[in-house]
Amino acid sequence: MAHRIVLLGAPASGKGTQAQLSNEHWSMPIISTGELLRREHNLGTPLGLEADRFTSLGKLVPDEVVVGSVEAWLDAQPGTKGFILDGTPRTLGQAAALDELLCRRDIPLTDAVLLEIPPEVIPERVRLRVVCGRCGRTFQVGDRVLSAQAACPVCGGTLERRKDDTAEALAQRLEEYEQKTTPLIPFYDARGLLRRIPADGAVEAVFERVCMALESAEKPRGEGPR
Ligand code: B4P
Repeated sequence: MAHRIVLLGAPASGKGTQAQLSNEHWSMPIISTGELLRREHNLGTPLGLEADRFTSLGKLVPDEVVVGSVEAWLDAQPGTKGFILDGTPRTLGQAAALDELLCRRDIPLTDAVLLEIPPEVIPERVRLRVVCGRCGRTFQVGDRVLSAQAACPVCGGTLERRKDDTAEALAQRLEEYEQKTTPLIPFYDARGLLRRIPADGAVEAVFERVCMALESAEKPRGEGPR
C-alpha cells in the first residue's frame, strides 16, 4: 500500500529535512508548500509575491492559496499514489479542504507524522539554518556546511538565510503554530492517523524513528512503506 503522509510540527522541527530523507529512501514525491512558495517568490510570480506578504512576517499564507497549490501539484502528477506533504495542512480549514480533495481523488491520507521538539532548541535551529537558492535543500551551519558562505554540498548553488528566519518572524510563527496548527493533533489522532515522533537528536536517528512508526502502523496489513 502506498503511504500518503502529512508532516506536522513546530517551525524548524525538521519537516523539510525528514521529507527529503523520505524522498531519498522511498522515492516518495514531496509537496513542500514552504519551498514551493519560496521558489515562486524567487521567480517573482504573483503567487510568490502575494505569499511573501505573509511569510516574511511569520504569518500563515491564506488557506485557499495553499490548498490551490497542492491541487495544482496533484494535477501535474496524474496517477500519483504515494506522497509526503511537508508543512500542509497548517490549519483546520486546510485539513478539511485537503481531506475533501484527496477523498474525491480516492487517495486519502494514511499517516500524520508529528515531529515533536523541545521549544528551547527552535531558536538555535533557526539561527543556523541555510537554504540553497538553486535546489531548495536545507542545511544546518556546522553540520554538512561549515559556514553560511559555503556552496551547497548537493548542487554547488548559493546558500541563503531565509527571510523569515528572524527573531520577530519566529515569534509570530510560533504563535501561529500554537493557535492554528496544534488543533490538528487531536483532529488526526481521532482518525487513527497520528504518529508522534521525538524529533530531537541526530537527523538520521529521527528518520529511523519515522521509519519505525510507519512500519508498525503498516504491520497489520503486512507491508512496508513505499
Ligand atoms: P516551512 O518551509 O515548512 O518551514 P519550517 O516549518 O520553519 O521548518 P521545518 O520544520 O521544515 O524545518 P527544517 O527541516 O528546515 O514553512 C515556512 C513558511 O511558509 C511558514 O512559516 C508559512 O509562513 C509558510 N507556509 C508553508 N506552508 C504553509 C501552509 N500550509 N499554510 C500557510 N502557510 C504556509 O529544519 C530546521 C533546521 O534544523 C534546519 O537548519 C535543519 O538542517 C535543522 N535540523 C533538522 N533536523 C534536525 C535535527 N534532528 N537535529 C539538528 N538540526 C536539525
